[in-house]
Amino acid sequence: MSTRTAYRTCPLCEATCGLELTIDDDRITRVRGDAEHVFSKGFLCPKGAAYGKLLDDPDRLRRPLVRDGETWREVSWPEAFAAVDAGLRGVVERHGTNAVAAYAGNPNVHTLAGGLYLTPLLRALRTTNLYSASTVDQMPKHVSCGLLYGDAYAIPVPDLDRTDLLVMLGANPLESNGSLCTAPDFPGRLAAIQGRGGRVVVIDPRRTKTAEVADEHVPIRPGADAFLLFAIVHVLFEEGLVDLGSLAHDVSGVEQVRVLAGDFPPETVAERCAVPAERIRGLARELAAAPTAVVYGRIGTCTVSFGTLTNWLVDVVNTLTGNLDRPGGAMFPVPAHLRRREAAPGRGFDLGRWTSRVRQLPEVAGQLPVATLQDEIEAPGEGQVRALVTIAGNPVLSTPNSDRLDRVLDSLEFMVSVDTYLNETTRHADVILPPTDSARVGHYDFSFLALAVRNIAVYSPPSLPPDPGAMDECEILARLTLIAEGKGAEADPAAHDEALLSAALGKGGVDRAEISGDSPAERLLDAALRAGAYGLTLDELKAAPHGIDLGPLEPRIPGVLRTVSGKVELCPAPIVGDTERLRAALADPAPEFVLVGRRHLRSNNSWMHNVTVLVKGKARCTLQMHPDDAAKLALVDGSPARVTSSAGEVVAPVEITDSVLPGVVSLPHGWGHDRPGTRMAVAQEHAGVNSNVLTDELALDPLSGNAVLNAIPVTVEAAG
Ligand SMILES: Nc1nc2c(c(=O)[nH]1)N[C@H]1C(S)=C(S)[C@@H](COP(=O)(O)OP(=O)(O)OC[C@H]3O[C@@H](n4cnc5c(=O)[nH]c(N)nc54)[C@H](O)[C@@H]3O)O[C@H]1N2
Ligand SMILES: Nc1nc2c(c(=O)[nH]1)N[C@H]1C(S)=C(S)[C@@H](COP(=O)(O)OP(=O)(O)OC[C@H]3O[C@@H](n4cnc5c(=O)[nH]c(N)nc54)[C@H](O)[C@@H]3O)O[C@H]1N2
Ligand code: SF4
Ligand SMILES: [Mo]
Repeated sequence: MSTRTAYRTCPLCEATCGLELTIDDDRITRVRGDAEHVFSKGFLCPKGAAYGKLLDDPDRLRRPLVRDGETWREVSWPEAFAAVDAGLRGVVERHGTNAVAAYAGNPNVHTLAGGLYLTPLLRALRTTNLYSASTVDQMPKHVSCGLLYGDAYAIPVPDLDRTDLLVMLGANPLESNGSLCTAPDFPGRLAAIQGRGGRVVVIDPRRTKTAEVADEHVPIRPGADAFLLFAIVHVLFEEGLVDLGSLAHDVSGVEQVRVLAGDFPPETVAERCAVPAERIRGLARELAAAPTAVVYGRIGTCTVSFGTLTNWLVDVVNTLTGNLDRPGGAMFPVPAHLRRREAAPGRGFDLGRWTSRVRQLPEVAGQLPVATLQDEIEAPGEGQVRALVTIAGNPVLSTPNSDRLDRVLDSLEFMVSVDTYLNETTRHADVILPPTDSARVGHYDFSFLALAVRNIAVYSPPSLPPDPGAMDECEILARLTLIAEGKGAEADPAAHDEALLSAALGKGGVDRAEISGDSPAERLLDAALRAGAYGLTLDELKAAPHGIDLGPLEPRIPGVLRTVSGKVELCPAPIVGDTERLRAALADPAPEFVLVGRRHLRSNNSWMHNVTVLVKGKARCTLQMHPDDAAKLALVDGSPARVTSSAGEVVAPVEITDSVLPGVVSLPHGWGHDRPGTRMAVAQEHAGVNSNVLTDELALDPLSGNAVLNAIPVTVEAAG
């Protein structure tokens, strides 16, 4: 037996920890945290520890499948691509390119293929029917940053390692390990804030693990964060606490924000938030007085009715307290694959360049809200979606009113899924194209190194040799691109690789003769690194398996801005328009119960429930409920409760806990593995229920098209 050690980045969440893999005869037999990693310094969570088991999952697909009626046939790659070519070509010939829709799921932000080959594929499809997990996730942040900074991808992250006061809303990094804030060992970084005399405040309707380690937990009524933050802004102005610091000449619209905030004094919103007015005033004073402070919001601020307003307000508070773009505040990273930009006039950020066919919903960042995908498939007429391409997504569990999506997928003329499992979504496909194991390909975090709390660079080459019958996801996407371009199933992907490399070299001004790399993806990465901010090379990254530390974050305004005015536009017109809706919502009656989600450290959205070590133990898909509410409904721990919303109903076992506010119930998402026709034996035994049966596809944050997945009005009663 041969034993060796390899180092690679964990691809399972945004923390991007360094893993130390023990490999026996080309199998991963042990996973530890890489103690020498420049960023994660040995940190590891249970999912990372199970990485080898995940790769060994016997249910995981390794060869393409083609549907034969109700059964599946394992086929060769050429046969699979021929079936895709025939299927897509037929739909385009009969109905045009817009009849093909694509949905890109979350793991795309964790793969080289997603970073390098996805956009070209989506372009080649020449369809406006593009959807992704972004509109059930962070789209409000993109829109608010697009409006504020002129670039939807210029997202400031909390400078965790230097801040004196961290105020977190709707984030639970002790379970999620952080999001839109890449910070391996989030727990350690929070402890370090406290260790240096700083404070951590958590605003969440649930007393989460993060709230438990924080200095203070402020329980809030779900969906009320925009009110709370507006009231903080109100106090900053009222009490003369606004101080833009070094950004005084780089920000416009401050006076207009003051006027808007006039309608939201703490005393007006306190009841709505269930937070005392004095506490809101206190938060404003503390944020203004701290040497450095930062507000950070995540899922609980995005997947709500006022998602864009809330995310805008997070950055407004950071700006008004002088904490935008300064150490210890909210800062813009510079990843090694991008250039450090110089100040230049921008074109700003446009919303609604086109609209969806059925509900006339505005386009955002080149895509349509996934909440309307089912309408586009179901409603007949010119432009109806007749074919679907899914890439690393499970929308049948992850998007609102997903039972309806589940039903309409069967009406498609053709569907192809690039996915590692035969699951709730891919069971509707005609062809499934499974990419090879992630440990057999390279890894570089295009997305997360641009959201990291330190500038670092790290590349992981393949840790395991190729599986001869399997295919790299880059090649799968390249071949799909060639098919979409009409070049056929047998076209040579080398031509596509070459076109991408030429474009990258041209844009970066890099000499082709210098480029190195063992695969097309490596050569593309080398081109990006050479043109990037630090002039690094792939070979330098390969020589540093524990990563290269490029230092703490640095101020980037005005260079990072791409607004028309060249300033931070603090009070954009679309935001002003939406504050009207917020004002009106102050008078909304409170529903008896509202539903919120939650995450668990051993889970990852919908797709890691087929690994025994990650699902064993107490059932996790429970309806959490406050003891007072349970008593009123005569529910005891473990008894079934029926939860009903405008969209549907589920029955889930009750878990009585005083960690949720009275009137709030919580159910995690990504469960409901009891559908027939999937191939996930372990997940089926731990099926749980799908919380997205309850979320309503009609409820959206209007500016971003993001689905409302939190603060859902529901009724609850004993079942059976
Ligand atoms: N109610 C509710 N709903 C939610 C959320 C919530 O908080 N509450 N959260 C939302 C969020 S934040 C997100 S990001 C979405 C996620 O929504 P999706 O991206 O649609 O769902 P995932 O569960 O991440 O599914 C990932 C899919 O990719 C496959 N996969 C895994 N690895 C790979 C790979 O390397 N390549 C390929 N091609 N496929 C792979 C898996 O088998 C699975 O089918 O869910 C959203 N839905
Ligand atoms: N273990 C694990 N890690 C993950 C994932 C996973 O599924 N499991 N998913 C990954 C993905 S795709 C993402 S996007 C990130 C998400 O990362 P986080 O945003 O940290 O995710 P959550 O743990 O869902 O935390 C959201 C919190 O918002 C609270 N909340 C709900 N509604 C409201 C509200 O109206 N106001 C406030 N203030 N709070 C509210 C919930 O109670 C919950 O504690 O996690 C990533 N990491
Ligand atoms: S925290 Fe995230 S990146 Fe780190 S080991 Fe766990 S799943 Fe992997
Ligand atoms: Mo997400």
